[in-house]
Amino acid sequence: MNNTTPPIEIPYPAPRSSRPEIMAEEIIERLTYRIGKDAKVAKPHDWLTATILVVRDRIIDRWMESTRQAYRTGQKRVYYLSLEFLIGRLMRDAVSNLGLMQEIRDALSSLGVDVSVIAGLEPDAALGNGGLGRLAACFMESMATVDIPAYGYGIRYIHGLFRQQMADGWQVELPETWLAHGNPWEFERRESSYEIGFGGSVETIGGYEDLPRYVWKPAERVIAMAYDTPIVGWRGNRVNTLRLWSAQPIDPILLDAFNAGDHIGALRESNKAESLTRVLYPADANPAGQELRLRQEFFFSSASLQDILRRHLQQYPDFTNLHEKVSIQLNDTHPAVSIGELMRLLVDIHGMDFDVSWEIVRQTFSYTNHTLLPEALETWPVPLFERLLPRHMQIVYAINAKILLEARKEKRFSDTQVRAISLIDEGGERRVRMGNLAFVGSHSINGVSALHTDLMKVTVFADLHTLYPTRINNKTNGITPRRWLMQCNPGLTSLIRDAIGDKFLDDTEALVELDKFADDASFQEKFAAVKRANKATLTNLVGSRMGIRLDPSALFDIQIKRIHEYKRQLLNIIEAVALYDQIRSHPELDWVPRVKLFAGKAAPSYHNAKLIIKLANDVARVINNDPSVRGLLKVVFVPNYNVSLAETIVPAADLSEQISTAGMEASGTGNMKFALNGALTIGTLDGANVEMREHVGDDNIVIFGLTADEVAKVRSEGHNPRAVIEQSPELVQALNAIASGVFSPDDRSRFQELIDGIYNHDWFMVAADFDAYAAAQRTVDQIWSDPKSWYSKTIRNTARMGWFSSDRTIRQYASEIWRA
Ligand code: T68
Repeated sequence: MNNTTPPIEIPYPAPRSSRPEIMAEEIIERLTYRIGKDAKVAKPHDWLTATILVVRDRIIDRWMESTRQAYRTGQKRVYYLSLEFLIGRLMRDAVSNLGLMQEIRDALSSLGVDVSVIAGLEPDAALGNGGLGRLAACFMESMATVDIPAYGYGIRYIHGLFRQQMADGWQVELPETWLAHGNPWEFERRESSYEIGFGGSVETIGGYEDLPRYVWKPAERVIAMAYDTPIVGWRGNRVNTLRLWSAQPIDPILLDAFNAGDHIGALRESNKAESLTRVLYPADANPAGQELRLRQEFFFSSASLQDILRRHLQQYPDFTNLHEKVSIQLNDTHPAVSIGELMRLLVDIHGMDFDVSWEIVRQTFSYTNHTLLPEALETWPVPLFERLLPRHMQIVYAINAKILLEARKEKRFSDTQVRAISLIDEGGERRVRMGNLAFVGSHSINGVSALHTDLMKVTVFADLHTLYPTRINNKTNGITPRRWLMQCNPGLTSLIRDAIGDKFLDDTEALVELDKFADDASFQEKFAAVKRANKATLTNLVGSRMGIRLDPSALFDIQIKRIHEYKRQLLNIIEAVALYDQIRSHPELDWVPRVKLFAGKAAPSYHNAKLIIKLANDVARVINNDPSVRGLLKVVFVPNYNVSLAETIVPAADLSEQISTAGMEASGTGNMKFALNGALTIGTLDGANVEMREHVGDDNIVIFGLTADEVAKVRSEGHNPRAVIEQSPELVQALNAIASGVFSPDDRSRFQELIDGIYNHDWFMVAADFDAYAAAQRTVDQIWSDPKSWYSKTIRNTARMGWFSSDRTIRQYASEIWRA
């Protein structure tokens, strides 16, 4: 360029108007010129797309400004690597965070369109299984809110978590097709594409005078292409990017094969590439274990790291300051292969020294653990890992040699301890331990609740914790109060604003001001009215979807989450059966009318979880159709649980079931959503329930059952469930009824194995905790029977749950882990 000509100043576009009449014009403009539809014939979906396009324009200026600001200030960037983002719908979230709710409503209504109708058409982005994926989504929103320059990296699955249908009470899985109508939120970024290799061999170059260099020659290659979705923080202050990778073939069609008449074979590459990002693995605890899963993990890890390094080199000359400018948070071990990949990129591609690189890598990565269940810890067979990622296998061995030497020499570790910290499990078939890799490659390893973190130190990571005693730390989970209070519960939000003003909208802990209204009769009445309206909404949904009539004045007792034996839906169902028997045997008593509502998906290969769903449905059919119950007890299993359904159910709950076997639920986040929305919790001292009790106060939560220590003790000393059961006539009766086919007359032995499990080992302490649980439920009945006491407690729950905002969690990550 001739340096005498001044650079052309291209002006930024003027910010878009937020006046309803302007937005209405723009909606018509998008409908016409982008979608190609006349307003007269436009379908509701067309209106939705046009509206999203108009909202999106209001995001883009802020999005670009956020990106520019990160460059300008040279701030550290945070990268959240997660194989799952369980986002749900985006429109209400974006509009509400931009503060445009009323304006959009008015704009649409001037066009004869009801915003709530079209908002309900938006598909859920269900790119996750459960808590781990939803946490990633809450974190994305909070990172934008607290103004951290952050990117989420994940996979753009064509099919998210399966759609659950019921066939005669059994779960049936159907493909989910969230992209069927296109996705107006995303931007395809063809220029952000990277090659990802698999398989092949490693060549060694040199090595006589110089150190040898290693060159990986992959046998297969695919392209990772980026799709960006803007994530708007509260009040639109900052907009961050969720970058999801999609796999593309290098050669979309093999023309030689095609011309030779092999029309199917010609698409082989293309199909193979696209199968990589076609579907989310639906297992939420036991690792999937298949080759495709490892390919997904490496694919998105490598693409993300190449992208991170490219961005770094746009600003800095080399990678010596990488750890000062970049923090990478690993959401569980699913992206742990990133540690090997960053080593490969620094050492093999950028020619850096191995030991120098290792220090930078360790200072860059941090790892969040979400489970203690030993069977849930990810490991890969060495032969598979080696075949797919030969260079990474070498790197893992090199890291392992370093670590084991350190342990033996400096810490005088015993052979048993060395075996425990090794990156390779040598017992039986040799396997790569991703948890250990994530641990040694990170400067911070965090648990997700205080109890979980304490247990991590003495269980799965006991020996690694001895070796590196400063690395494990706690970051108790949180939830975004925007989606989980302001958006899902506008009635409660406006009641709170009237009572204490708007401060809590920006600082959730200001909710504590509500405490002084807990015993105020008129406030209690309004609080109850909001709850009642939310219950009416849920009642309508259950009525229209399932044809079941609920009574909104009954106590709504709710357990919604993945179906898992450790989460103990079975305990809840058995208690329902016991209660059913009690109601029939004692019709003279004053029973509290209850609705027991369940929802949740089971991993398709999880036999017992699927049986538990069938049991809930079988029990529901019998109880709901028994006139002698007189409507005092209803049981419902609502199909196809997802984020949007949760947004309707959570505000309508009176009682929140958080009843996992103590020591087994890492944190839970549903527990927080319910309490924030004014439900009473019945729960064990597990996960974040422990800290919730500290915050809401002992009187405002119903705790029962064995503690984590007691569970460990009972298990190690030998549990005799049969003896325990025989002490409890109610339990005997309920178990017999289920086992003998009272609820399954078409197949009387259907639930035999489920019940046998309780008699024979009772690993999840269902029998051990039954009496305590049933007693706790009667305590709940008593509190419910005194509305003053009930609302005094539930208002205090809302008032004192502010600490569980994911803004607080993210601030702790930022100051204690990322130093961002
Ligand atoms: C959950 N874990 C924890 N895992 O169970 C829950 N796993 O206690 C915690 O609150 C939440 O994480 C957030 O920290 C999961 O949800 C998975 O979904 C999962 C998915 C694939 C493989 C293994």
